Amino acid sequence: MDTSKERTRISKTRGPRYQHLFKVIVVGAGKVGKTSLTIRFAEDRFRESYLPTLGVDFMTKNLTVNEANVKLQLWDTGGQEFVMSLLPFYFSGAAGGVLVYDITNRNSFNSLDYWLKQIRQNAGDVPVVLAGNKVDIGDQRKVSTEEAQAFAADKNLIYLETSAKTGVSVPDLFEGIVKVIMDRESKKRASKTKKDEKEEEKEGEFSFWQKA
Ligand SMILES: Nc1nc2c(ncn2[C@@H]2O[C@H](COP(=O)(O)OP(=O)(O)O)[C@@H](O)[C@H]2O)c(=O)[nH]1
Ligand SMILES: [Mg+2]
Repeated sequence: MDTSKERTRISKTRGPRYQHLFKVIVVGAGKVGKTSLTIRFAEDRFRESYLPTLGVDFMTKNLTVNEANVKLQLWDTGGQEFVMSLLPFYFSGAAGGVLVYDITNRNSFNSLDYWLKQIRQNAGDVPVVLAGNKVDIGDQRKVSTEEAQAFAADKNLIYLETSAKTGVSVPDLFEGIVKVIMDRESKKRASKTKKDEKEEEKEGEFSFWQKA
């Protein structure tokens, strides 16, 4: 009985339908719209009433970026004390982060340094996209686009202004972070191959001299 063929067939039908699985954390002060942005992107809906996130919520969304199928796992954290003590666990292994503040709330902008530090400490030097959320109520704006852009440039982050309510720039936000993650991964892969080639060359040289 030839089971190898059968096994190939099964693995083909049951295997993952995506080439990349990325964990992305959604981070920022309370009430800035972390949960709303995640729900808008994953399920394309919006909820007006506020329900604080208890612990952490997971949402997954399949998308196609640069012709690759990507499964995006979004970790949306709440801000309670018991959650804060678990941040190292929630953030570890993240491939990237979506950092959110509310353009109508200056305190949420002032706390970005704190949240960025949390990301760097617990997830490392991963790509981060900054979202200035709630642009649909721009008449109540407390942080100018220029100020936010300057902050983002200084920290080497991409900056976008979004609305979970209207949906504006929400796909760009999540697709943007996936693109940056994929770019960085392919660059890493390229430099690794170069390094391997160099080492092989070196080994070649060494054996040549040994022989001589
Ligand atoms: N006008 C407006 N309200 C928003 C937007 N995003 C979230 N909200 C509201 O802001 C409140 C807090 O949102 P939520 O997603 O729970 O914030 P989180 O604590 O950061 O997860 C809720 O009442 C939302 O309906 C937005 O883009 N525009
Ligand atoms: Mg929430």
